Amino acid sequence: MTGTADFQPLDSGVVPRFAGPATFMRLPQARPDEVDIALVGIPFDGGTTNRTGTRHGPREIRNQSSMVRRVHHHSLASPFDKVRVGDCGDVPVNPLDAGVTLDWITSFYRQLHAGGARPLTAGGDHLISLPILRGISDGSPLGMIHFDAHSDTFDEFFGNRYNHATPFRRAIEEGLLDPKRVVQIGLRGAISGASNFDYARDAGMRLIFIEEFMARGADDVMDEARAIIGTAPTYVSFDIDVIDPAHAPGTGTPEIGGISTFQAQSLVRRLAGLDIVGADLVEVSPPLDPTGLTALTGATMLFELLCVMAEGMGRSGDTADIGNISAATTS
Ligand SMILES: [Mn+2]
Repeated sequence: MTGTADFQPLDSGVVPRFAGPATFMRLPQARPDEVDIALVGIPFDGGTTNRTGTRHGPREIRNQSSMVRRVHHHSLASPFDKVRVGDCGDVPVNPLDAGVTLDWITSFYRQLHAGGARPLTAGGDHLISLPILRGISDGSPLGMIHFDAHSDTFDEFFGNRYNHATPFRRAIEEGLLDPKRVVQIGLRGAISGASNFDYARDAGMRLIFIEEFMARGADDVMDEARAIIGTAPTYVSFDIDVIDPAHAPGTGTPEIGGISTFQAQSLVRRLAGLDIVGADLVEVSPPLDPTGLTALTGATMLFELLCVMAEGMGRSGDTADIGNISAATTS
């Protein structure tokens, strides 16, 4: 059994950040059965209803993630010392066939889950969350904390039931999510009808619109979200469009009046201690992101998600002997 020392980012004092292979966070490439948390890309945007481009997300997030360093500046903990993390590559996709691709994604995650790894995925559009949830399901519905400008609980679009506006309605129908343990945070934007949120509300989901979030703040909102989620297994889905397009413009369906990047970090940090069985970061669209800022934001939020997933997954007696890290004294 290999330890965490074998799964560290490249040392930037040896290989500069602009050199070497563009893996997630400059980690080694790995098979899912070699790691505790598997970083996976899904370069697929066949569920996009308007402006495409998120198929290019994983590659550009890998590029921008070269700026991710080893230790979280606030907690002083390093996820790479707690768990084995590697870049497990991209899921095979067929850009011309969404149905086949959903099945391939499900198969990939079923195998990953059977091997014991927890997935942390970079999309891709938000439809990918559905086959991920299918793949990691043990038969009991999961809870979910969902950061997004949109509820993604439409029934259909253009007569199609599988697109990035519908994944969580399908997930509830399929018994993959327990709607009473789903919290959506950051909702906003004009809607096509006053009844758009009826399904989510009637199903028992907790919808926190941007006005409520701004009035209450991250800590208060997350106190409530944590109480709803409890200690049972939970998935986390982070759509980059929850962040204001002033900070993350490179996404297909931007909505002004969103949260700042600091508020996004504050929210995700308050996930620590939950039983997070998987997470994703979706909807980064590099063709709409000429400065790379959105991909950098996505890469940094992936690191924040990794930190809270690793929290509580520590491998006792198997800490990496690298650096002078004071993580043990911090929470
Ligand atoms: Mn979404």
